[in-house]
Amino acid sequence: SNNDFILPKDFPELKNDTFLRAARGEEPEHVPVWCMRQAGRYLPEFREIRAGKDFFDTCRSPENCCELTLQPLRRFPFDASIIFSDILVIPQAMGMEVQMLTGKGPTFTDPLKEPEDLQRLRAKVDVNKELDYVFKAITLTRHKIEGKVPLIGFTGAPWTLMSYMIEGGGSTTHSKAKRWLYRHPDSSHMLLKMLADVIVEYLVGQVAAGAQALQVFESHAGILGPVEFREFSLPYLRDIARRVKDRLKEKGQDVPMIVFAKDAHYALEELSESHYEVVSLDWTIDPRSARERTGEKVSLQGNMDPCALYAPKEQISDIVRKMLEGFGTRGYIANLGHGLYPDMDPENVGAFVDAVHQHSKLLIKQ
Ligand code: 1CP
Repeated sequence: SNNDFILPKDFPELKNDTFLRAARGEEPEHVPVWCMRQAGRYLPEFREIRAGKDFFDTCRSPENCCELTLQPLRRFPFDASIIFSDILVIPQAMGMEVQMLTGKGPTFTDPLKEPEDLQRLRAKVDVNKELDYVFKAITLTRHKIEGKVPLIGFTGAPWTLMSYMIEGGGSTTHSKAKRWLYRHPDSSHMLLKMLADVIVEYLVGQVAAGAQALQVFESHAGILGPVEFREFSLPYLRDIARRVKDRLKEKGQDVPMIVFAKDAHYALEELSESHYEVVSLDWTIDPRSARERTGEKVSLQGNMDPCALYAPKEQISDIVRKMLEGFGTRGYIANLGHGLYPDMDPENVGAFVDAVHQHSKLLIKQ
């Protein structure tokens, strides 16, 4: 099992716990900040490591994952890191073939078409065998970070993964996947349940391997309406958090969990009562109203429009100050409302991080 790889007790002591404290609802000495897709193509050193290599081969190399995770930390004083991997490693572990095609993104060789196709999926997934390479990457990275900042593990949520498995790749309408929800609701629930079962094992394994927090990406929440979200997404998000927490508790472990349901502003109240410590927000929600709607129940993460990084630095600083004033400095983790894009200027990412630290220190002193 991955527990034998290197024992957790050997990990270096954590020096910056601002992210973990904010996730637990505290007010650290500054507001912690990290960026979704902070390891990415906007960094020349990332493009250099990735050049000429297959994307999923890179994901299967613990050394490459470790290096790509550490790169942004060498440039910017981020308060957290996220392991380099992808959400589509789960469909692969369930027996589906996925390739990352340049210019096209993830592409499934043989997507699910009809309910009978569920029989093609592995009924029982041995997560410790199939996803062992992710666990090794986490353990190695947790050592190599040397306690600088916490390491976040992650997964795709069931609905988002289901939509990729049926669409076979990126989509604007997601009509093939949504067709299943309306035409094959029972098979949809069967698939979502299969995914949730694998995800629970996967997240527990990530913590055993050294992950200090977990983020669940429901990136395709926004293409569902409130009714479909309540039936096909929310119950699984809740089930995952509750089961992972129960399993960790048995082992005397407890890590904060973050839910990011992109564009699910209609479900903010429900998300804040879903057993996650942190709700991560996209930029379509106003910080103040997010606080009013969630009260003291959860910490919040987000939510600057990534495209604000195209603005001049002074304007970025202004936008950040207003965002901090809106969220407040307690139980708040600054981030973007979604991932960084490849054409973004690393300098402006640095300006974003510095602005969060500077403005929040001033606000906290008051
Ligand atoms: O060659 C490359 O480097 C391709 C770009 C890339 C990268 C850097 C892909 C392809 N995946 C990743 C890594 C990745 N994916 C991380 C790493 C760590 C970090 O954030 O720094 C994470 C957290 C993900 C998660 C992921 N993959 C999500 C959820 C987050 C989100 O963006 O909403 C999703 C939807 C994916 C699928 C995916 N992987 C890659 C692409 C281009 C896509 C989206 C395709 C599409 O739907 O159009």
